[in-house]
Amino acid sequence: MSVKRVLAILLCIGMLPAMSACSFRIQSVDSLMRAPKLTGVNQLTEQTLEKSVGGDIILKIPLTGRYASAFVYNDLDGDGNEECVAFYASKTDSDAVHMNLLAQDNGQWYSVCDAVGSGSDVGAVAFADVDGDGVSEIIVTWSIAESKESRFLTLYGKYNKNDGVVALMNEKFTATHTLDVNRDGKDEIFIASLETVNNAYVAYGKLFAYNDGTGAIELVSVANLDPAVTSYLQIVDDTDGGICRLYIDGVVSQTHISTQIVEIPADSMILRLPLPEDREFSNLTLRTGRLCCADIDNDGRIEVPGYEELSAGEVLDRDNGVAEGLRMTVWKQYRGGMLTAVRRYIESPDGDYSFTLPADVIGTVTAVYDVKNGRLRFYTLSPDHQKNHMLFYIEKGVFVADEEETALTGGIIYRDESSIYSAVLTALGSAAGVELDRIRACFDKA
Ligand SMILES: [Ca+2]
Ligand SMILES: [Ca+2]
Ligand SMILES: [Ca+2]
Repeated sequence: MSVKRVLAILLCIGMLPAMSACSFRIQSVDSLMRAPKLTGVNQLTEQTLEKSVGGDIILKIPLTGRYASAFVYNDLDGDGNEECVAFYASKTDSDAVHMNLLAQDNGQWYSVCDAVGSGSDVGAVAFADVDGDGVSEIIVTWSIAESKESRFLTLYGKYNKNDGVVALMNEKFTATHTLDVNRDGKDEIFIASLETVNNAYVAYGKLFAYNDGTGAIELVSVANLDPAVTSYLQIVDDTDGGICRLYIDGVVSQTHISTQIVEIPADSMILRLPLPEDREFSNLTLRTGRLCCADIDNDGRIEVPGYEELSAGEVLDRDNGVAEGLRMTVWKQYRGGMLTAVRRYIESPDGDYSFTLPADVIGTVTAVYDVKNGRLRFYTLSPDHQKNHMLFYIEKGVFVADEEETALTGGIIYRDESSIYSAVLTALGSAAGVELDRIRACFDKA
């Protein structure tokens, strides 16, 4: 994965508080949105909804997820025609969101059924095929105002055009992730749940799967998760050697997050924590900021981010004083019971670019970022971890050989419409075999 993608993720994460603010805004415009009539299919489904439940309603738009509309369409029986899941609340009882299921018969929309949701807002809508019949069931998460902890997830399935859907599952949850653990065409539902039991904070991971024999969704496995986590940021998964792994990024404090890894063997579907359940494990992935797990190198395996100090690495302020240490961002892959670094890079403090440190130079070089000149300078590192001789530096702008500095060679390492970066090698750098091509390969514009 490129640094651009990493930064995109960072930006997304940074946007989370803004999205919460957005959700507030969405709620307040719910009623406003009803003034101008919607066009096309939405107009037909909205008219049908009003005919069925009355006009005194507020449409409810899912707060997160991919469907940002009160009307969500999907073919629920595989007949080629889309059904519509509509969300609304009555103006006189706005604490309960309703889900109304609309279907079409010869192009005419009609309301099939109405269900009261478990909340005052719709968190998100998703579709998954949990029974493996080739058509999707509906997963709706509900939000309850004032409560981050107690949210519910409802799975609706067994759709038919006369009776509508049946609630197959209604569970308290904090975060959820859907995946087909055993690749049998039936999606399993994982839930992470933070709960207070007898005044003690507990965290569970629960896996639910469809049972062909009973025709029901059943809890197949439970595991204790880290109770130090107070909320979840995201859950992602990968598969390797018949084992699914979930990477659960959670907030530990205002400044720190951590990742819990949960393994699910495809044959047993029993949740297990591969690393000790004690604080030692959490500390392995504990980090400042909000950078979440991702497949950084596009190899299909998820990497866990973190930071490491760079020996003698410094950020110099405009007066050449040491403002702070320069750290490396490190991405580690979980292999054979251990987290192994697969990529380390330095991010320029202005956020413009990153520079990958190849494994063979770790421990032998260090870097200093000079804010005044916008230069990232690389030095050899002495055996006692002191900054030694300069090898090269990177700066914004075009390299022009200076008559006074004939010992320096350099060239452009990156150029686009709006920016240009060059690298300048010292005589020692050149003699040590530093090459512009290698610098280019390590440079990633944000
Ligand atoms: Ca299905
Ligand atoms: Ca499955
Ligand atoms: Ca990867």
